[in-house]
Amino acid sequence: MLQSNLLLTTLREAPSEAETSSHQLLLRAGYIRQLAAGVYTYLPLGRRVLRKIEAIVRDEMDASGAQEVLMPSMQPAELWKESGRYEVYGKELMTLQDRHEREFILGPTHEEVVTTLVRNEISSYRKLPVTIYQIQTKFRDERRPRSGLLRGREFLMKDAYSFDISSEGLDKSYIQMFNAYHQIFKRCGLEFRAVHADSGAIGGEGGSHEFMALAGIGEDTIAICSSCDYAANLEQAEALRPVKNEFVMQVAEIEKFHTPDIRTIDQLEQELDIQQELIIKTLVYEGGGQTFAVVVRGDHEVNEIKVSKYLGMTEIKLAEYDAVKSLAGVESGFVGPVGLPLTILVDAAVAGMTEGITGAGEKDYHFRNVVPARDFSLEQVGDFRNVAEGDVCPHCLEGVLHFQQGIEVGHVFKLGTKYSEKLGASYLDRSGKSQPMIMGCYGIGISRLMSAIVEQHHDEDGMMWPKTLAPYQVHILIMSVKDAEQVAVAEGLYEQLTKLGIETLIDDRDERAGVKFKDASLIGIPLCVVVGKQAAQGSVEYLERATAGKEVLVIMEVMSRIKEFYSPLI
Ligand code: 9G3
Repeated sequence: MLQSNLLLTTLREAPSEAETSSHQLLLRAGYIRQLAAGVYTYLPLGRRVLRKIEAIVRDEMDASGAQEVLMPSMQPAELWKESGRYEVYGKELMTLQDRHEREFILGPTHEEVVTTLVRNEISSYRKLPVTIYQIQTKFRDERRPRSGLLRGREFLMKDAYSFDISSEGLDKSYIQMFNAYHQIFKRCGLEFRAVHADSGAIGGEGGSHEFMALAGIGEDTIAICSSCDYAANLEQAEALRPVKNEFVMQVAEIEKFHTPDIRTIDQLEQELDIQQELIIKTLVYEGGGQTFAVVVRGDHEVNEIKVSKYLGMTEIKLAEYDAVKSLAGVESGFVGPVGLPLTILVDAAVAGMTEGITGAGEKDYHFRNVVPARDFSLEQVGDFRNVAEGDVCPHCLEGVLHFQQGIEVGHVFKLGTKYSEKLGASYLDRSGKSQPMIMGCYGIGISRLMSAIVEQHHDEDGMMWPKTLAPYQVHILIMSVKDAEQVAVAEGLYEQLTKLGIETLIDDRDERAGVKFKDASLIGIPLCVVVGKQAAQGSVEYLERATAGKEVLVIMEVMSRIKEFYSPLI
């Protein structure tokens, strides 16, 4: 391809709203252009990368036995009313009306559509199990689209759905998909972790795993064990119950002490020189029409997902200041569990304490020598906190947990019969009895994955595509297009490479060398061949973008180096 023909404009600067590196680089290198907030055009270079990612996904999906389909984006709103999800997602659902004023939803995902499809196509156990997938545009009206392709409102997703007749069958489908995901992300050159994840609102029985691309800008926090392969989303990571020291020496009676204007943990720690581990923090929440308190150690944080799952609520939130005052009789900074007229959920780490400091339920006063069970009820004890860095690994009990940020690029779920029951996808079993199909669903954010790969593969000069994904495999730079010798050598090389099936881009523009080098570093094609003055003596410069190694080689040598570099792929 001649770069003088390529629809490509590189920018020296990224627009100010682009904060993450991938967003800046994809814009500056002319891979994408924004049409509207969270809505992007893929220019030729961007489209070529996206197609390579799709090809890897298709290859592994097909290899896993899944069958590709293509479902519509336009979904009748009735389907979402039937499944009960129409209200759940509110404004995030993109809706439209057809000419007969019938309401449609632009698909954010396809559980309803695929379950209806399979309900009509399959009725006998003989036709199961089956897994189908698609690579298709999804629409989600994010409140705050940001970071380019990482959080868009129209994006490319591979979504797959498995249908089985037993939970053992689902486990098999799940593991098959799980392994395919490992292959896909490895072939994309991505550094990732599969983490135990909360099954969240989609709520299947058997939980789920998220595939996290490790990146500093990742919005998710994952807890990773220093010695075993345990990794979990912070929402899900399990906090170990502390060993309660049975030999509790007799603790003095509870004692109230004056703490004028000392409301926060930090103030207690600073002004009274009290360690956070000795403080018992009480927070008042509202959820499911009830008000309750959660009690955690001063150095821990409440994990609201764990609390709401324990209570069987979809969400909980901190009670407003006035509500706390009227219910607890004191402002939140002095609330404590002793004598609190509310149900209290006590985190296991607190239940394991021999004594602690708590709010006294009275303005400007705290209690010391507060003993769990003696001074407040331990009826409801559980894991209600976020794990903390340094916690012992709940899986191997040897390693310790440390945190990393991640970008969720894939998510696999065991759905069970949640949709098949609601939408009537059932089959006749061996004895002719109607049974609901057992489902799993499996997503990869294709366009988000492209950005995550840039986050992991770039330097200050630009992108550095893994050899499996680069828009072109070799970038030939002609230093002076007025020098017939250089042009001839470049074209000769181009012909030889093209004959070998190696995708090659020639920078044949009438531009200064500096501009060509800057653009080549920005675009990030893995190999670069510079045809300059030494062309007359039959030699050129060979550069690898990732290592910035530069060698002067004769044409023959360059050809063999390129073949060697791409050998397993061509
Ligand atoms: C919606 C909107 C946003 C959503 C959903 C529905 C996330 C929704 C979860 C999933 C689960 C799986 C199949 C592929 C893998 C992920 N955001 N989810 O269901 F209406 Cl607006 O999408 N779906």
